[in-house]
Amino acid sequence: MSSTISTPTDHPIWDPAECLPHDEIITLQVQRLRGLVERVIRVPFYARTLGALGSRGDDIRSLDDLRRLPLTTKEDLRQNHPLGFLAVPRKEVARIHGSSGTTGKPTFVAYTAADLETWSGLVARLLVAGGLRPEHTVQVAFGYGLFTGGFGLHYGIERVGATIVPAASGNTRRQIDLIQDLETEVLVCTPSYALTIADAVQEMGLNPRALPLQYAHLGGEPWTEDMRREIESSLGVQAFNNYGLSEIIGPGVSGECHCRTGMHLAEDHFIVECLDPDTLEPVADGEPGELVITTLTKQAMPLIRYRTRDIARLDRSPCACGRTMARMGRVAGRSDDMLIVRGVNVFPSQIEEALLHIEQVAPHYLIEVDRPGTLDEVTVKVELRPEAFSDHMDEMQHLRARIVKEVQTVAGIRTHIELMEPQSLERFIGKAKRVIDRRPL
Ligand code: DLL
Repeated sequence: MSSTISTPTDHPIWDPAECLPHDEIITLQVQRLRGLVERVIRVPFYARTLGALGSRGDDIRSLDDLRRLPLTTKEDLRQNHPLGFLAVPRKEVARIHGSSGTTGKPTFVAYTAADLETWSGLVARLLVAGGLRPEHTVQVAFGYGLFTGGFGLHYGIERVGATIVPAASGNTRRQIDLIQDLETEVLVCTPSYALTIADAVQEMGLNPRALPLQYAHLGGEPWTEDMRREIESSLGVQAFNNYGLSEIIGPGVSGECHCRTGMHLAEDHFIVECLDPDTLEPVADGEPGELVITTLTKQAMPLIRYRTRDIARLDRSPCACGRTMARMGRVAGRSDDMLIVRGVNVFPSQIEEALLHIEQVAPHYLIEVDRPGTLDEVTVKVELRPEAFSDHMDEMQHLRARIVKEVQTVAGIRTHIELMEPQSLERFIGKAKRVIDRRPL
């Protein structure tokens, strides 16, 4: 690990930049922002939008100037499909990935060789922050392909110098065989795939404590603290959250350190604003808002003020790990995944939180939204743990009433709860799909 620095607590830090004093981060951000505005002039979209504002880059003096710059949306990327946002000649593109396309047609994202180097360094940061060491064996159970998860994590692990098992997602029993045969200590996948693997471990009658696994680095979709506890106990690991999105770079935007009190953002590479999604005014630190990200160092496809649609909180308080980079809290959900049920805003993650407060409930559920007449109806199919499922109708009625009440308390909506037999709901190998909204648009 050539570039790590040691801390007194024996929690190494991959890149000294992670501990830059705050004022130096700001100075670096302003300087890089100026360079960015100069570079993106080659992108017709920015030539137009920045031209209309009369901004050329040399007029950027402080971070306040960022607020004058245009926002970029997923729709802007779509309108410039496939590679209209390229800021370098096409021959300089080293790789192309695509967003998972959960909310429509995939959008392509391009990387130069320098971008790939930056990317692997950013992923190495979060992996080391979450316990990865060169002597570990790491199984990557993310899809390899256009999705940024597989290759993104792969090259970060390689950069740290650990042993990679590029298992890719799927074939869950084989994943477990690999973990046992190759003595995998670190699992890398989505939280829902970690659960699927945990389920299979149980089905195979294996003791999770006897598995070599120690850590799991999970990301790519929203999950809750209760889900973390579930994964940790069912796989015998310490689980770390990491966040990113293809448009910005992929995984590597932020990740948890050993304190696990939020994900440190790579602020030397990204400026992250937290805005009220309606007024687009900044929210106070600690308040939920939409993350809007500016890429400071990306070469092939830099973006200015990209609206992620992800709702999270920023925390700028000091962290015991020594990193100075601000942290983001868990993503509550995407503003476009937020359900509006009879006028109440609900994130699926709030329903998950309520469900997992109840010990009889397994971490598998499906939310169905309908509008049979004029009013919205929400049904939540909830799988029970094997020991909780019973033929005693009154017991089941009582449990159902408890779940209805808990969901109402946490998420603020009244739902119809359907109790499901163990193993009856779909399991996922990538990102989970837990909402079916059948309401007419
Ligand atoms: O999911 C990149 C990634 C891969 C991140 C692997 C971490 C690990 P996309 O497919 O473009 O990229 O999806 C990005 O997924 O805008 C969030 O809504 C969601 N997301 C990603 N990580 C988290 C997380 C990758 N840790 C979209 N918590 C983002 C909550 C997450 N949501």
